[in-house]
Amino acid sequence: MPSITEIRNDFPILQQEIHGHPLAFLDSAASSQKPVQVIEAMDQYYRTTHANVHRGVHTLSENATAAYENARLRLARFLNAASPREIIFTRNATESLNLVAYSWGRTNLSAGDEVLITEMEHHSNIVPWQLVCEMTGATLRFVPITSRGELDFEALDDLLTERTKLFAFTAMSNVLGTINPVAELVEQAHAVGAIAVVDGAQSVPHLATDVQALDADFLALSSHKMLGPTGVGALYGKRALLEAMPPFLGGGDMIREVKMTGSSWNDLPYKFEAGTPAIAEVIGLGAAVDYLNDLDMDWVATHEREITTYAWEQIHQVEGVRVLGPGPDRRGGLLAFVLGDIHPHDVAAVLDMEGIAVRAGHHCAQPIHDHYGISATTRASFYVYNTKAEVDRFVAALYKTKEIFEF
Ligand code: C6P
Repeated sequence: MPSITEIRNDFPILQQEIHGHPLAFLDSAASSQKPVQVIEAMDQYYRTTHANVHRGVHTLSENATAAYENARLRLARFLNAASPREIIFTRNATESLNLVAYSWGRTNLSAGDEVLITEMEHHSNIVPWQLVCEMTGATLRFVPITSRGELDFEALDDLLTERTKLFAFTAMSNVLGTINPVAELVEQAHAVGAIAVVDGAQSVPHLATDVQALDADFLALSSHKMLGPTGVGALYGKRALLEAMPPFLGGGDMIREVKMTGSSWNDLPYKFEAGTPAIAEVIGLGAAVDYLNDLDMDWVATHEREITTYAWEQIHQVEGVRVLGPGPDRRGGLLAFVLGDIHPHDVAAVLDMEGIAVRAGHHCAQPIHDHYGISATTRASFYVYNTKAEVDRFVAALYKTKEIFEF
């Protein structure tokens, strides 16, 4: 295993100072930083290989296509998908969830059906279902959460019925940090004949993911949260479901034949990849997958658990702090909290002056903030490059914030 110093040296952006302090980047849940291996893979692609994919017979186009498809293969292996055909490249997790809502939802839902989601979802796993329920007449239901910030499994038992056609839930909450028991939830959905859609945006970067073991029907992810570039994400979908679904977007590459009277569709995964894709970004994502594999996802999870447990202990020394969600044994690498009545934006602004980047706001998850009767939190989130020394600086900056605001 490389040391944490060696890992940090792979991330050029971390080598800078912000307001005279070394940057402590504690905002990876919003978007992670990129190792030089990812930056160089994209740079190299543009310098030596760029051409459109699946379209040319010339050498560059063939090389670009091979590199693009090779990244799909690596991502398929990373998720243990049965076939690379089950990996659809999208723009981000949001687009992946919309793809399922529009393509599967509009075809399979109607009045009397129910879509079940949870109170701890990101807007990307709420709004597409609201839209598709409006379009189809289906009813949207929410699984509530307990006082510990976990899904209320008793309520879930009552809410999952033969009317439920689809159950969509996050594998890890971006506010509470809660890690949900994905395999169990999928099994419960299947028991009533519903399909299970997993929002893996926060879990895939941090925990080893085996879509076959989970038996998930669909799983959405974003490259930019897992050391890869922005502009690309993926949808894993079981082949039989994807085969039966109509296209989401129409255009080049997704067709087999176009006549003035109508069109027929390309094979998977191309049926769902209309237009020129984000080729360099997909190649960057492939390099990010290699980087995570080299680190080893078990190491990633262990490292984050250590940092998160330490941060949990330290932050609870600060009087007036209230962290949302369960203890460190049940959560991923993030802490969203309030500090007395100091506005989270003020907390984040003081931390920024100390060179510490955290996110403040509702984190695109307003219903869960409503649940707690608050409009915003400050959130520190951790990844492979974070250290306990950064946690110490973060906690010291919270004391400083209290001093400034005389709280
Ligand atoms: N959450 C955060 O700061 P996109 O924007 O499509 O890459 O990811 C959407 C998304 C979906 N599900 C969950 C659980 C998420 O956390 C996110 C993105 C970021 O928490 C940006 S709002």
